Amino acid sequence: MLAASTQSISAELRHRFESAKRVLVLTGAGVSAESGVPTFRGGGNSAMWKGVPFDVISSATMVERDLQAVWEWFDYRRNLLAELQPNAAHFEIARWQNQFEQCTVVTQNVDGLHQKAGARDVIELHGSIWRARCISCNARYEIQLDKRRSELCIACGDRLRPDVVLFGEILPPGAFEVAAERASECEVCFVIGTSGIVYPAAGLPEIAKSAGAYLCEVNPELTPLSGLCDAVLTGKAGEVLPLLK
Ligand code: BV8
Repeated sequence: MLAASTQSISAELRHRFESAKRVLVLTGAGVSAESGVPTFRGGGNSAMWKGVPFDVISSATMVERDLQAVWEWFDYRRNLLAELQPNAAHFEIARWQNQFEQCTVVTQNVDGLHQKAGARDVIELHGSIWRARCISCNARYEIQLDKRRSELCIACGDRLRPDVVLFGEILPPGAFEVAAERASECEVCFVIGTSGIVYPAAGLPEIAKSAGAYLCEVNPELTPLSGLCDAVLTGKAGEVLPLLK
């Protein structure tokens, strides 16, 4: 596959991009890859943690079995993020929110880099690595790198866990519903940097498509969602998104 270039931006895509009023952007780990954040399935060292596959360590059963190990895994990833900055893709997507009448950013990522790039009202389908929540009363606590992470809930005294949606867990109440509604209203849906296999997130482009939206995927590789898309831009998000300017 040839890398996307200005030439591969079809007249149709450019027209759709320039005339859209409502846009939905679904991102996955690939949008943060050029910031240095390892992806889950495209290699990188986050696919395993101390010999445990990430979809095991990032699972609801692991919280019950070994909460300390789950904290170690997320503390490690959070510390990795400390030095990392948003890349051109995050900044372009944030800029789109000033370009379109409505541009909804929905992410599967927990890294907070969209917000760091200036994106507003980001829908974090899988929660945030920068928050902890009480396993009993659901009280939430911000986690800052320069402060020791609290272990126990101030409100009820029970243990805290990462405020992240793990495999086998339901998404934050309302997050998917709002995202699905915006997907059913958008004219253009961008699918950026996701392998498109984790549900229900990967169902959003399908909702947009069935509601008549024009779909554009941005990914160096083809995914199970590529066939659904009207345009597939093969390349790195940080290099491709600025070509749409
Ligand atoms: C749930 C935790 C109710 C946070 C994660 C149908 C409906 C509902 C659920 C299911 C279903 N079928 C199966 C399920 C269960 C499961 C699921 O989807 N399993 C899959 C694996 C089959 N879903 C759930 O458990 C969800 N819960 O629905 O609750 C329920 C429960 C059980 C059963 C039924 C219903 C919860 C899902 C959330 C799980 N938590 N992580 C964290 O640790 O970060 S998921 C994990 O995968 C991450 O959050 C990640 O965001 C997500 C998706 O991965 P991607 O973001 O796509 O990243 P990946 O590495 O895979 O791909 C990167 C892509 O980028 C690649 O394509 C690569 O080519 C590309 N790329 C690389 N570089 C670049 C690039 N692209 C652009 N530019 C670049 N430079």
